This record gives sequence, C-alpha cells and structure tokens, in this order.
Amino acid sequence: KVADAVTDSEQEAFSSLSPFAPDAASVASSIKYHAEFTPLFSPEKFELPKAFFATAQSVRDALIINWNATYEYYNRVNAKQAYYLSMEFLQGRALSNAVGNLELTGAYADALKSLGFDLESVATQEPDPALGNGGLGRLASCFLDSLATLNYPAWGYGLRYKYGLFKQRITKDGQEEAAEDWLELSNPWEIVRNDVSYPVKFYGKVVFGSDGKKKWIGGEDIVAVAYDVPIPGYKTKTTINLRLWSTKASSEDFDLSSYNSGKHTEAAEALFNAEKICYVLYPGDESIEGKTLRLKQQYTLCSASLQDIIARFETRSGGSVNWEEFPEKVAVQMNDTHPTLCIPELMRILMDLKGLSWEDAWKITQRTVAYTNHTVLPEALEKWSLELMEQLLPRHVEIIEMIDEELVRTIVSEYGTADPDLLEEKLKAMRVLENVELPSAFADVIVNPLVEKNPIGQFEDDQTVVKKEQEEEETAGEEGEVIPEPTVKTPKMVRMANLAVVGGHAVNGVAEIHSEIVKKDVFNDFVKLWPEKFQNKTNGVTPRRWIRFCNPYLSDILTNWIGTEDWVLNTEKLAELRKFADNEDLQSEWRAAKKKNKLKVVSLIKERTGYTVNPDAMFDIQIKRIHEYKRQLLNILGIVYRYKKMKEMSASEREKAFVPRVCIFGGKAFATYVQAKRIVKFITDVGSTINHDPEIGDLLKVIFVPDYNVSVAELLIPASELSQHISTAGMEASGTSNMKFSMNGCILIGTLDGANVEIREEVGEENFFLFGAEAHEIANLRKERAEGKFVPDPIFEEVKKFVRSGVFGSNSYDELIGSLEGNEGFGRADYFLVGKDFPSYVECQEKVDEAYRDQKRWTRMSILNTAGSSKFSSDRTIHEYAKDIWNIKQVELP
Ligand code: GL9
Repeated sequence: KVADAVTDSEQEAFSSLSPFAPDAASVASSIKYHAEFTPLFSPEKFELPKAFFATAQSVRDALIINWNATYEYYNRVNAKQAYYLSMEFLQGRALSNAVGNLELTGAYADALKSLGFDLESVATQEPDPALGNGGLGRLASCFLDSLATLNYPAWGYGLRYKYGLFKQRITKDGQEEAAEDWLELSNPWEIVRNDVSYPVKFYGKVVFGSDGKKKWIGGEDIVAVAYDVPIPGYKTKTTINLRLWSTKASSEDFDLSSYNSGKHTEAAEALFNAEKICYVLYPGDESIEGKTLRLKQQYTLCSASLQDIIARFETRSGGSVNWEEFPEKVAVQMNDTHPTLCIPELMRILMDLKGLSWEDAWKITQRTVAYTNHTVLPEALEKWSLELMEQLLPRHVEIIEMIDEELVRTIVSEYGTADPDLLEEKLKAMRVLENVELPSAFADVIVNPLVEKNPIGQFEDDQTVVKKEQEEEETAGEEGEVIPEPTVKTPKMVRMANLAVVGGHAVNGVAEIHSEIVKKDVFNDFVKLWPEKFQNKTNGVTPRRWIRFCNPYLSDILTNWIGTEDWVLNTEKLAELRKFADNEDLQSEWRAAKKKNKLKVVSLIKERTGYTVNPDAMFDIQIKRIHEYKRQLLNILGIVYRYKKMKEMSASEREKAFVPRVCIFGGKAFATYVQAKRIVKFITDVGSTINHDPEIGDLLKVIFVPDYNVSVAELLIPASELSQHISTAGMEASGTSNMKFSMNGCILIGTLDGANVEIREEVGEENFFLFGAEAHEIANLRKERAEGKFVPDPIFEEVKKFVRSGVFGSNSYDELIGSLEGNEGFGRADYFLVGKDFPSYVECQEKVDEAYRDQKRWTRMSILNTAGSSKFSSDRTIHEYAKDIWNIKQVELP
C-alpha cells in the first residue's frame, strides 16, 4: 500500500537514478579514479593496501546511491520503522559481502584483474571491524543483512569503538591482550555525519522549571556524532543504515586559557573524558571508574539514538506531531539489557521535553520498546548501583523509582496482603529496585524493609568469582594471622532486566529451550502477571555471508543440484538435497569441496601457528568465546584422554584404533576472567606436547588459532567436519555458530542445549552426535555434587591424574583441575559438570570415529545437515520479529 504514496513521475525519477555502471571497464576506471584521488598512500605506489581502499571506495559509491534512495523513500512513505539497538555489531569484512549483495562480484574480479590484482587478496586486506565480542554481536549483524535483503524499513544503532574488544596474542604464558587498532588506516565504509550530532548529559541535578516541569540541568555535557555505515541487501536496492555514535566534547569545553598557561592536561580533560567513552567495548568494570564508563556508554547509545529517532519521527510527521502515533511509526528492540536505559530516557524526553503526562508517556514507551534476553547467566542480567546511577542520571532514577512504585502497586494488588511472606517474596524477586525500602505509600503494607542480608544470587557471575579469587590471594596472609571476615554489604541496585520486562511490550528468548527457561525460571513471576509478553524467536544466521560468500565451492554444488540459486533467499530449497544424499556423484563433489576448504585452513594454521597439519585428518573444531559453561575444558580433557590411550598402544594398534584428527580451538577469554585464561593456557600447553610427539605424528594435532574473529570463522566453518557445541545443558541460550556449521555440512557433537535441540530435530537425530545430561537434570546433579554424593567415573580420575603427572609441562594445573573437584580455594565444585558428562562425551567421540571411517555414511550425514538447515536462516527469524513484535511491513523501493 505504501507504494501508492508515490506518483508515476516520482517512480520514473527513482528508476533513472543511474545504478552504478556494472561492467568491468567502468568498475576499473572507478577504482583507478579513487586510487588517484584518495591521498591515503603515496601516489606512486598502487599496491594491495591501496587497491583495497580504492576498491572499497568505488563500491561505496554504488552503495551510497541506493542508501540515499532508500532513506528518501522511507521518509516519503513514512512506514513504521524498526530500530535495533545493540552495544555490539560484529560486522566482519564488508567488501566481498557488498559486491556479492550488489551482484558485482564478477565485474569487480575482472576489473581488479585488469589492474593486476585478484579480488580475494584485495578483500583480505580489510581489517575486521572490532565492534563485538561474540554471538550477540554477530546476531545483530546477521539481522541487519536480513532486514535489508527482505526490504524491511529498519536501522541499527550502536557505538563506534575506537579499539573494539582487543587483539588476542598467544604466547608461552597464554593469552595476552593488546588494543585492536582497526581504524588505524581509516574505515572506507563509514560516512561521518558532522551534521548529525546530539548532546548527551551526565551528572547535574533535577529542578523545577518555571513551567512547573522537571528539568535536568548542569553536569557534564558531551556530544554524540553519527557515523553511518550503509548495509546493502542481497539482490535488492534496499540499503539500510547502521548508525554508530562517537563521542566528543564541545569545543567550548576546551579550556584555551589553561592550555596557553601551560596546563595542557587540565585544558584537555573534558575532551578526554568525552572521547574515552568510545575507546573500547566492555571496558574493565571492577573499579568505580570502569563501572561509570560502562554506564556512560549505555546511556550514550540510548540517549543519542532516541533523540535521533524522535527527530526523524517529528520530521516525518511534517509539523503536526501526534505522540500517540509514535508506536505506530517506531519499534525499538533492545539487544539484551545493555540498552534498557531507553525506557527511562524515552519517558524523560516525552514528559520533560515534549510535555506529555506520565500515563501517556508510559503507554507510548511500553508500546514502543521490546527486549531480547540472550542468556540466563547473571552477567547479562545487569544490575547497576543505585548510588552511581543517582549521581550520573538523577532524573532517570526518579523515573525508575516511579516505575518501581507502580510495579509494587501491581504486585500488591496481584498477591494481596493476606499472606505477608508470599507478598514479601514476590516483591523481593520482582521489584526493579533491589535492597531498597518500600515507597512510603506502602509503609504499612509490609513490615520487613525488604533488604537482603546476602545480595549474592543463585549463581555467581565471572566477575564475582574472579574477585573472590583475587581477594583470597590478597588475604592469604602469614600463618596464624587473623583474616577479618568480609563485611556483608547490602548495596542498593537497579535491576535492568526487570526494568526491561516491565517497560517493554515483548520479551523474547533466542531458542525454544531458552525461551522456556526464561519463562519457567528467570522471569517466572512476570509470566504470571503478563503471559502475553513472553515469546520465542529462535536465532538465525544469514545464508549470504555464511554459505554463499564464505563457501563458494559448496554454493556451486548447491546451485547445480538444486537447479537454481534461489536457495540463497529461500533456504527451504536446501531440503531438495535430501533425495541426493546417497548419490555417488554428489558425494564425491561434496568431499572434493570440503577438501579444498580444508586446504585453505592448512595454510591459515601454518601462517598463524607455524604447525603443519594433514588435510586428510578429520577437522574437529570448537570456536567461541572461552567460557567455563561452554566447556572447552571438556573438549581438551577428551583430547588428553585420547592422547593417553594412544601412548599406551603400539603404533599399529594406534592407527587401527583412532581416526586422525586436527582439533582446532579459537576464541577470546575476557581479559579479567582468570579461569578462562587458564583454559587457554592449558589448551596451548597440551598442543605443544602432543604436536611435538613423534610417536603421534598426524594422528592428533591440537591447534589454538589466535585472535579468532569473523574472518577466521569464514575460513574455518566451511572446512569443518565435526564441531563441538558442548555447553552444560540449559546454559547456552542458543548458539549461532552451530547453525553455520550445520549449513556448511559439518556434523555437530553436542548437548541438548540452545539451538542444538532444534538443529537435531531438523537434520534428524541420526545426523547429530548427542551426549550428556539434560537441562532438567542439572539442578539436582549440582545439588548432589555439592553434597559430595557424586562418584566420578574412573576414566575422569585417570585423565586428571595424567594431567597432574606433569606431561604438559611443570605446571600442575591445580586451579584448573581443582575447580573440577571443588577443592578448598578453587571455587565451585565442578559447577559446569565436566566430570559428570565426561564418560558419555568420550563414548560419543568413539561413535564419531566409527562414523568417520565410513566416508559414505559420513558424507550422507554431512549432506543431510545442509539439507536440514533451512530453518536457521536469519530471514526466517526477521520475518517473525517483524510480524510478532515490531509490526512492520516490507517496503520495496520502486
Ligand atoms: C549470547 C548467548 O550466549 C548465545 O548462546 C546466543 O547465541 C547469542 C545470540 O543470541 O547471545 N548471549 C550473550 O550475552 N552473548 C552471546 O553470545 N555474549 C556475547 O556475545 C558477548
């Protein structure tokens, strides 16, 4: 319908917008033009780095035409638009993706050839944008690709971190972090919008203005400036926008007189204070300064984005603004709790700046925002100190207190006062404010002041454990010294997840099992109040980046056997492969493609680690953030067990008993997560022993690929044969690499966790290696474990003893192995149940070897994985969000 708003002559004007001339000769001259007129490198040198920049700029020209047309058209038809707010976007390299989506790969390849380059080498010059950490950030980027491809009016909003997360180096001491200077040579894809900037305020105080309205004044003002990144859809003109904010001080804040009197640091203090907000993703938050910085980041994202969204709404309303229509034009999706400040910020703008009443503002806010939960681990269920928030965002705290009070009213009316214990329990669990006395209006409803004695929750998060370990180290004084008991504090906190649930109209988990856990455990009390809010949206990944562009060999096979390339847009077509699963021609093509991808990884491993690996061995891969719940430790202990068995055999026995494997790990451990860093060190130690053992040779190699990122994933996933998704059941919300592996014909070994459950359903249980305890058993197993009732399997004892014997160096790995036993001082007793699942894991791995020996069977399983992966396209996920949460319609450009 919206297309009707455009007249015929306008249609013509749009069509005549010359799409970028797509022939190789024009492309070559455009590249040459940019090489000549962009003085980024010395003019006489036209080498690879310059070729990349010139090529990227030429592609950007093409993107800009579509990007402008899209923006203008959306303005004109004024359709409802979705905004995806995320602290992370893991975009990956843009060049091959952009030329692929524009269907210009051939033209660019030919053009570059005529200039003496090849597209692939040019593309690998591009640094990976370091704007994310893991699955949550990559999901945001897959969503942008699907939104553009499916012609949904939508934008992404994030922050432009100067250094991103960090660059990982692997040394003999394990992981080291260094600043990732991804912008060093400038970013050819971004368009700085110096004309689009908003003030963002911190600190200050709240006063009544002359109009009787609340006003937030004083404090520290910074400026958020927009950097736009065009996001092209596949085979469509639609090119949406990812708007990233960068922070700076206003020039008035530069103290010129101090500067001239020689006080340079003081003079520039405001500049540094503003700029440092966008230096790194997830700055260390153990110090109060670190916490403040993170909260400033979150508020900057929310405030600048909402000001921008509101300004656009006002412009598009053309002079007659009707605020009730806001939720009919705007949907805001909060990617995890990080952007939850959107709720009080939208309330503040609507009430204090636009003059709406609390009731109207609240209705509008609730109808506009929605929240996606991505994990049941406490680090994502963020809590902020009320005291800190009161200082930094005094007006928002007033609003949050009001929201909390309304919630208390709802809870009291739901549960009544007849059973005070029940009411107290519910208030404690559900309130937005924690350890805060009840608002005065409720003073006599409940006698107990609702202040927790011990604020540490059901599980402790990484940070808490890290801190405890450090405290233990610090307080372990001389013998006989009396160590004072730590004082138990009851800090007042703001629970962001509760705020997100209360303030939004929808809450979704990211895989079926996860959404059930969200409903049964995490937000159970809220489900009773508002069952209609809770939904599932199983994650997905874009088949463009994750099959079509990263795996051209497989893509050609798919297109040939399916008979069309439509599968890139309609992944249901992949199911047609099922009927050829046993076809010998397909099978041999399939294996040949896998082999070619494996050869690329052989080079990558050589280049990054110096090791030479055998391309005929099984490639067994686990790539993801290093985390105890993801159980890289289970994988490496399985490898250690395998190695031990090999060492006990004669050469011929060994060769008969084991399938040769290259076991590949990749992933970053958060810089302050001590136990995760110990795991990295252990993996690399095991690798250096096994990889240099002449008796073992090609039978087993253990590789840790340093600095894992999207580009490394794009090489590893197409080459994988077995991949590991072995989290403690119930702890991995979804996982998304599991989907990418399965699409690329890799067979999964995994627990019944996250999206594994649905993948197994889709590909067939005989094509998935399942092991381990199930989610519903975990709580009880932990309880038994803690009560000392767990009897470890002899093979688990055997493997730990082997590690302690010093085979992998002088280190005895006390902390690591101790954590599996719950020894004094080493934290929770195998909280992640590695010991419990170890025997069934080892047994399952034996089945993997057996299946791999029969290459026909293995190839069939591999084909059936690809054929069964259609559900996991992010196109399916985005259609669901659009329909069930955002209520947006596809808008195709004329
Ligand atoms: C995560 C979950 O751990 C994953 O299981 C899930 O697939 C993704 C996307 O929904 O979200 N939640 C989360 O906080 N992260 C995830 O990867 N963390 C990061 O990305 C840092």
